[in-house]
Amino acid sequence: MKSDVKPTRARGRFISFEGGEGAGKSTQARLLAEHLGTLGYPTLLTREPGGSAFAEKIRRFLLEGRVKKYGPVAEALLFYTARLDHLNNLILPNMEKGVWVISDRFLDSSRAYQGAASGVEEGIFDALDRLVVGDNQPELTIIVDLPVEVASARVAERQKNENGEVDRFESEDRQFHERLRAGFLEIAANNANRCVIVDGNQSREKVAALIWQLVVERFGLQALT
Ligand code: T5A
Repeated sequence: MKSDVKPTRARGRFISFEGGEGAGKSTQARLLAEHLGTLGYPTLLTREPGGSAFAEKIRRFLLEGRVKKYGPVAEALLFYTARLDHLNNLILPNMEKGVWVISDRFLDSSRAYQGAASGVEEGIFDALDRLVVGDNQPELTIIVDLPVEVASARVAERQKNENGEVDRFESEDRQFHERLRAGFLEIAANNANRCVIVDGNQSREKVAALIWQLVVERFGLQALT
């Protein structure tokens, strides 16, 4: 990718990536963080669940499926417990130091996975968002959208190549993943100022170029002359 912009300000920014399993968000979050880093922006790439030490412990618990038997409300509460630690101990301190924080998943994943796909009612997320996230929502959320069958094929291919294990949510059925995708599209429609949908069904390079354009426009990065 061409380095065609230069840093214009010292304040840290907060960008999140969202989408279903295998949509390509981790790939794109990494590419964006690398691009910003090459241009001299101090950048932190982090993830949810996880990021901070305590949240990483909770991540293991959740992704091993050890909380599933207690139901989606219990899972939602643990995701938000991890989020509180992540926000207070990693995201906010870094933003205060002027670091751009790129998070691979954040609050919208709870509304999509535990809400739209698993049936926890919306009001619970409204309350948890007020309590845990407050005004600290990302300034830009990129939702990478991909048809479920394409995403499943990518995940299967990766598992074959890397001999990877299937985690708690990858093992859910097709209907779950369709509800999830619809959930993310609804979140985007309800939060049009913050969320942008990007078509993930194209090459990594094309998706990355689209996202870069969005970031340049959203944050007014100045083109080099
Ligand atoms: N969760 C999380 C909740 O239920 N509630 C919550 O509140 C939160 C925060 C996290 C799990 O936790 C759930 C959601 C998740 O199930 P995770 O291991 O972090 O688990 O898993 P994911 O975030 O889903 O990450 P994945 O790696 O499965 O999906 P990605 O990040 O969308 O996909 P990515 O980039 O790794 O790409 C998948 C494969 O496709 C290839 C990649 O190389 C990779 O092999 N690929 C492409 N192939 C072709 N064309 C492209 N454009 C490609 N882009 C990537």
